[in-house]
Amino acid sequence: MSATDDTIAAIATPIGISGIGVIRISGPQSLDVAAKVFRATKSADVKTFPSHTAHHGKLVNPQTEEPIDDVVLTVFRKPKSYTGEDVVELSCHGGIAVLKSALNVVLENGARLAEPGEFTKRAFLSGKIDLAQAESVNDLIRAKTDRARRVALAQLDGALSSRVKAAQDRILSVLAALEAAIDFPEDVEEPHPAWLESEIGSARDVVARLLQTFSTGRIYREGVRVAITGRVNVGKSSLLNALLRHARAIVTPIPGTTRDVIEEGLEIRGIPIVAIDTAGLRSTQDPVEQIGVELAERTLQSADLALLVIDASQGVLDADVEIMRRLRGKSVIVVINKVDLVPSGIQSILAEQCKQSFAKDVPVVFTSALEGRGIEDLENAIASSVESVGISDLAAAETAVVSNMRHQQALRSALHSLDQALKTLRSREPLDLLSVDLTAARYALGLITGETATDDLLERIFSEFCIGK
Ligand SMILES: Nc1nc2c(ncn2[C@@H]2O[C@H](COP(=O)(O)OP(=O)(O)OP(=O)(O)O)[C@@H](O)[C@H]2O)c(=O)[nH]1
Ligand SMILES: [Mg+2]
Repeated sequence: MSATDDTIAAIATPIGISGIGVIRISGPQSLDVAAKVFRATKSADVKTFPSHTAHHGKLVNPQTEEPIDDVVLTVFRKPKSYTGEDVVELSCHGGIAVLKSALNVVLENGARLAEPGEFTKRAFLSGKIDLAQAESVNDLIRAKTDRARRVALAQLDGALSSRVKAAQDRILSVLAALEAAIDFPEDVEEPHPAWLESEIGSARDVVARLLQTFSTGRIYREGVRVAITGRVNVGKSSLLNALLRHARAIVTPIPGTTRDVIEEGLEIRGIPIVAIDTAGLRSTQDPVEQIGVELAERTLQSADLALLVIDASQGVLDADVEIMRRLRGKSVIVVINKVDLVPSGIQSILAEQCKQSFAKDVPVVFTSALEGRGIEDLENAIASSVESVGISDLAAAETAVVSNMRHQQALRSALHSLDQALKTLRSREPLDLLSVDLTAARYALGLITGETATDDLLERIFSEFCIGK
């Protein structure tokens, strides 16, 4: 990505048909570009528009004065803008042809097309936000559940950054004291070991506490992946629809209906879930269904929890046992569906059959997706299964939650260096050794806030953004 002395532009809203579509322009020439292509209804000089004002007018092709769209232009002058630069936003009518023409005319008159994430990258480079906050913007846009949104927003507000900064400040004050003592041994006393221990220990505790939030944080961000699996026609898609409470997946009496993998986000008892419907597992000659079955098997491997669906009217078959065998090592809930087709006395027999065929302690739930029966029991079973794998205190850890694997790695490395520093201190080794560990810890934490991030790292992070953000 090039330096920030040029002016960038992009469509900031999804391409499609919508009420409005926004072209965002940022950089030193934003207002010059706008002046060329915008004709205010109340004739006025675009370059004198005050910051944070909106103006109605026409977007035109300046060569021909041909109007492109009726727009509202908003000005945000530096430094009080998203990027910290002069920003102009053109709110156009949201349509594919409109936005394409609008972007073209902006690009022909002094702006260049922005790269993915370049607006946010500029916000980072101009010091408006740090790297963790910049990353949270992407998390926020991609948040599928309310919890994920809340975690991302807290990170954008600086909840994570401020904890990291607190640890960094302690490390810095220790480093400064050590350096002074090393550089001026005559004038400056060596810092007291008790003070060193308390400062380094506090930094370590902050880092360790943040690390503990990661497994919860990942779930917050991505949701628990719950795959619905089983033979064909047992009611997997019907169960997905019942959990979602709307008809998302196609349901038919024809075995082999589902071929694609269908993922939908939902919340169960406050836990973000990604429910995944998959093709029924069977060997088949149909090439399309074959691909579906392969996809289903691959999806199962990445799932945190599997719902093995069984048809109550057929009981546990060898094919069901075979599918369970393939799920070995995974958390599984057995869902006996279509209970409306069997007398209620059969349930205990089916439960016993499950214990014998699968495992004594496997959770078993009875449902009728058709009649909406047992869905709450299934939700309870999902919630307790999720909690038993350690994703508890979802409500408690609301503020600073580490949800990003990159941050986790940096924190781990910082923790290691801080532990090393404490060891060095306790074994009364020379103080310059301590500096080495603390410098390493400081570097690792700087990767989170971005102070020590390399260009390569920045490029990798921002390339994951969409264009226009
Ligand atoms: N009686 C009864 N029928 C059900 C129930 N759940 C699903 N069905 C019916 O079973 C048939 C198959 O349902 P689906 O939800 O498509 O089953 P599936 O497991 O997704 O099937 P494939 O995608 O083909 O593997 C449909 O006719 C459903 O209406 C239930 O609880 N009771
Ligand atoms: Mg299906």
